[in-house]
Amino acid sequence: MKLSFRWYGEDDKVTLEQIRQIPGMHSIVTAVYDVPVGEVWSRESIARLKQRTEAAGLHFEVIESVPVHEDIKLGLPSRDRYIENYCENLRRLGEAGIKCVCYNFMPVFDWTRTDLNHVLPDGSTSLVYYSEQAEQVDPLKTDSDLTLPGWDASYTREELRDVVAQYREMTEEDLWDNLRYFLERVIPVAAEAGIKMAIHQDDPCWSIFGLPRIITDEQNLDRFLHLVDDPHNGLTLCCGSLGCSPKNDMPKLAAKYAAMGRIHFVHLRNVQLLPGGFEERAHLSSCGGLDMYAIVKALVENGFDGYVRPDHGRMIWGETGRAGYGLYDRALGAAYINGLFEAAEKEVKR
Ligand code: DNO
Repeated sequence: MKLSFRWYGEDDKVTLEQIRQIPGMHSIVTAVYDVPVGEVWSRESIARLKQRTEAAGLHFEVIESVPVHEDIKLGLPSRDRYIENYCENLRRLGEAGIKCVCYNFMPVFDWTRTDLNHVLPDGSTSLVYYSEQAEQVDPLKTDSDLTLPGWDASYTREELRDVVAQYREMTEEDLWDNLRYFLERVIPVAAEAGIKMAIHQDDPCWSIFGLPRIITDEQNLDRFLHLVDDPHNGLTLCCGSLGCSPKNDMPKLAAKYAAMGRIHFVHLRNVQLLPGGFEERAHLSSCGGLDMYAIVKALVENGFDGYVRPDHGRMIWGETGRAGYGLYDRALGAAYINGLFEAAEKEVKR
């Protein structure tokens, strides 16, 4: 595996110099953030990221994310222009040496939590999702005061209401059709650019606010991989996203899709399921509900050799910053991940 770490560019409080001191660190996971969703990334911005990353002694090989414009997900006539822009981004990223691109196909809302600062018994804070709170939110009601922390601030309330209303007309099958349309055009370009596409699962992995969500479980992952049956059409296996539903057996899914050669990127994070939602916890198996060693062993036993990153960390030791993306707890996660892989690799060799 190639250990990696997400970095939000020059505005990130966490520096490349700090990241490179984490033992075993291989690649930076980043993106061009100065361009609106759907537009083409300038070669200069890509080159600057590459140069900064490599100057810090790290590899520039993974992008998270090249976001998919809503018109593509909605299947609007304007999608062809956005798909062409997407393909152009892949060509430019391939030229710059990028090997793996993470993206998602979630309508409007990316990952969603009801509280980003939930205090755990040890005084650390973490991200949580309590269904009762989420159910009180209706994005169609513009007069509601309730907002959730993950809401895209680039939308005005009115725009958000409109886009949500458009999705509410759509069925899951419509979203599948639009995903297929996108993949059929993008995957051949990715293959030519030497890029493995890695879809991120919906987080949480169920429909929220009455919007369709399809990248949620084994059956749908199988269907997804068959849409375009090419190794460049693969997964970011996100343990925290899939793992917040008890029906997803994470070691089994890790083994199955690694054996198929379709996992290109792994997000390792532990969650604790609760009757009414879930809480993100420290990475260690005993801190949450997932058996992290079993997941890593399943990957190693099945020949996984892609990128791995510690996913969301808690805020510990008084650190403040971007929710889920501080330095300290993710660095502890990275150290733990190194240990899990070393143990699994030695066991498999034996
Ligand atoms: C959350 C992340 C996601 C992920 C996107 C990929 O912290 O795991 O936001 O980057 O869904 O497109």
